[in-house]
Amino acid sequence: MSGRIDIVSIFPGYLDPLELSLVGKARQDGLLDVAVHDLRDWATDRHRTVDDTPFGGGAGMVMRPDVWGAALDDVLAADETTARRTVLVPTPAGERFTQSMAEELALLVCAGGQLVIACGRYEGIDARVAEHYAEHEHIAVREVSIGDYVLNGGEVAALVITEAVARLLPGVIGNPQSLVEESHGSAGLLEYPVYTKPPSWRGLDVPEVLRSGDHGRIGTWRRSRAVERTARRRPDLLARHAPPHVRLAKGVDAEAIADVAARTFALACPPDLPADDAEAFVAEHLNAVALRSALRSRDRVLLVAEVAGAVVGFTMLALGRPEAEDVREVVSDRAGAELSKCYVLSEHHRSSVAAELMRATLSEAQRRGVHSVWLGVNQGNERAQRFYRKHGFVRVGSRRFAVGSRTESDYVMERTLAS
Ligand code: 6GU
Repeated sequence: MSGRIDIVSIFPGYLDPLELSLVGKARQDGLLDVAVHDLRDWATDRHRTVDDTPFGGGAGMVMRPDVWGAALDDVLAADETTARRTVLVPTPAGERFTQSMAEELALLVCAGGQLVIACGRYEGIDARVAEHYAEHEHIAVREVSIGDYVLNGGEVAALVITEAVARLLPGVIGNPQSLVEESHGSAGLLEYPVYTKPPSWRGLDVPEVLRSGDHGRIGTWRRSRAVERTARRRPDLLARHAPPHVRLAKGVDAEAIADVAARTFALACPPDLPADDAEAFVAEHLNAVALRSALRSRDRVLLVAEVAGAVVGFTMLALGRPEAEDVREVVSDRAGAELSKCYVLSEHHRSSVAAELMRATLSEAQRRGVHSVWLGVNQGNERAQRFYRKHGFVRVGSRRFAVGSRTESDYVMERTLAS
């Protein structure tokens, strides 16, 4: 059974776009019944007045409850066989309209229920209207806002809501799979970026992985781009996810780890280091092949941090005594492992990812009988030094560290683990 949407407004022409595109087609195909009504048809005076001055004073006009009552009584009665009804009142003072609300309303419409959208103008509708209809047993009243900004009336919101609901009705969208993967879908993430032909356009290439035909790699890449976007643009959405998950890395993580390294290494370098040198260092030492071999090695321990199923950070411990003379000179005799990598994507720096990763890494080192962990950190990287200090590392000296054409002078820090 197809349900219906009724929209009441003093500007019915504002809703003409509902005859176009996807919603228009759904109406033509009989998948959805939309009726637009002119509120002034229920006004009783010669001037078809719908508003009056506010009690208590203040700017603007308020819409009269008697006109709205007459209109809604008629519109709600128009189909008395309909059991469930929802009256939506768009207002910037409403609760936020979300995808999950659109899904709820689509279920209502799909089950033959009625959705009425009451578009206010001016300073809004007399508050008794919402109160009155909310008392009806079979009517739900919801005041909703489509975002944190102010519009002149509810009509644009009604267009937004109708489109968001209509596209969820069975048969309206050709490929229902596209509903699954989109932003604000079940994954709770923004959608990954998409590309089509030509493969090269104005010097910009489609990412190689998307042309590889390897659906495992493509899936991993898309998930991590979705998490990246969400972390950068809508960190509030990610915060609702389960906390970061830290675990020992596996062979299949090599590419994801290489990707994190490529995206973070430059940040750990001094600002004046040529970008080419940093890139070359990553390409040589932190590529997927090198990482796969580290993952197999008995004296390397790698941990990864995942957010929403995407790798967003990793650590690497190199077990054993330090090899370099300048490091041996400054660390304690008990130094049994180097924390040789500790990288977290910058968009997660303000979350608990790095702290969780460090905690898990030190506890893994301890589990393997390591008494003390040391690390080298670029002298200019104060953010990292602060982070290591917070996790119990203290400065014990310096060492030389080659990146490309340059030799960097790093601080050496060390932390003893409780035994
Ligand atoms: Cl639903 N109505 C109006 N008038 N302004 C809005 C809104 C609704 N949502 C955000 N701003």
